[in-house]
Amino acid sequence: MSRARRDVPSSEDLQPVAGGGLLDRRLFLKRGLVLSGAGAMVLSADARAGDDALPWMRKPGRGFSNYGQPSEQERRAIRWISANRAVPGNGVSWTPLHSLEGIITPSGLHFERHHNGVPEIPFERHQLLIHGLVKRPLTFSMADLSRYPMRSQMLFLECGGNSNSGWNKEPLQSRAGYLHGLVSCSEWAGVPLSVVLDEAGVDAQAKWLIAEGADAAAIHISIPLDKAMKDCMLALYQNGEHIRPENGYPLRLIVPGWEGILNIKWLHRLELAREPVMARNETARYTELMPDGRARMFTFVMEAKSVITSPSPGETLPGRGIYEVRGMAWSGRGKIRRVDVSADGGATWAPAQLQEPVLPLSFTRFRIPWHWNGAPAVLKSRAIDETGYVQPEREKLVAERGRNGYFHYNAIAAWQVEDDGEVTHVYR
Ligand SMILES: Nc1nc2c(c(=O)[nH]1)N[C@H]1C(S)=C(S)[C@@H](COP(=O)(O)O)O[C@H]1N2
Ligand SMILES: [Mo]
Repeated sequence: MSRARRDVPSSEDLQPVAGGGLLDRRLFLKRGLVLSGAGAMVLSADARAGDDALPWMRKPGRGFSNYGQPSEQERRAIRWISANRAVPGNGVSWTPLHSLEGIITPSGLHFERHHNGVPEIPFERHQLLIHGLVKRPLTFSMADLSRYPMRSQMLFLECGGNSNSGWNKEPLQSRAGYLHGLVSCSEWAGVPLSVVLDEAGVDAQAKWLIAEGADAAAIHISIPLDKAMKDCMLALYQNGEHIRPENGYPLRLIVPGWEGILNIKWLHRLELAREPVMARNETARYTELMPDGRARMFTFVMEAKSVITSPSPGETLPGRGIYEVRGMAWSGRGKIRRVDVSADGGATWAPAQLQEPVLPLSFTRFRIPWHWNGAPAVLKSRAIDETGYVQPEREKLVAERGRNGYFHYNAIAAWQVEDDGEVTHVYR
């Protein structure tokens, strides 16, 4: 005789593994666990019989479409735009991390950072020039490039200025994605950069690669040649389709794990050089004044970070009970090894479940069950990567970097859950 298992969490299941009611990360992996407390209603068979009266089951639905769109009802999951009115096309739009699940960012919700708008570039007219310290300067049409062997890789892309409101004296009240969403994760596909650089024949004196975009800002930037040869990509595709115009159509450079600015969009020129070009975005910007009065520059790597996306600011929990705390973590140095979660403001921690696949230089989803007893709580997450690097508390980051910080803010974020269920952003 088969019988559906209906295990309500036992008192043993609800045994906290850390303060504030964090539960064993494997709790939800138990089969047949019933969480009616989480809001589900158990109906009798009779109560379901009225289903055939549902209006959308009584006539054929809408027809086919050439390109699908999200449900009309999900129009709230949007990029939030902050445009700089003084400079046309300059600004950012954030990925709504708090509205998303899994590790892939839908292409239409990939964050944007443009210095001078999105150029409209005809695929047939776009060319990539490779010149400077090379044996054979080369130009490629996009059709030429498309014939080279390709590969694809899941990679996060993060602006060096992401999360920078964290440097503010007071915590900014906004949604998680609008605080931390200048980061997205896509499957990028294209041609390994080393393949075309080898074809051009790099001169032994070359140490830097200068990349330039074909937008009105003609953004250009210097990349150490070692990195260019190691794992960079000339990307033509994003999440299976040609790159979206706002993310660099028809060609962008992908520099895995390093600052967003290096990932030149609308890429049309690569120059091999002895020295960096000392462009505005590696001198006046993306450099930081340190407490000892010196400025650091060429801080390429995006260090480990994590964000709890649910529960997160702007939400109100409907009541005490069991919740899954969810979020993502990523590191520019490789794989995420562990994510710890705290429900008591960092006094005690418990390891979250890392969802497979755990890929290097990609988003990693983490989850942990939490029994909220209705008392005020402070949720935090702390990422640890495969090099052993530990995401710092805000106090530590500010002490190390001083008060002039603007870029590379990766401190632990704290979300306070009030006794009425409201979630706010706090510094703790
Ligand atoms: N040509 C060009 N490339 C560019 C930029 C730009 O304005 N023009 N912005 C850079 C910055 S600062 C970042 S963070 C990333 C943003 O990429 P996305 O808009 O696809 O998210 O692109 C980089 N590449
Ligand atoms: Mo950026």
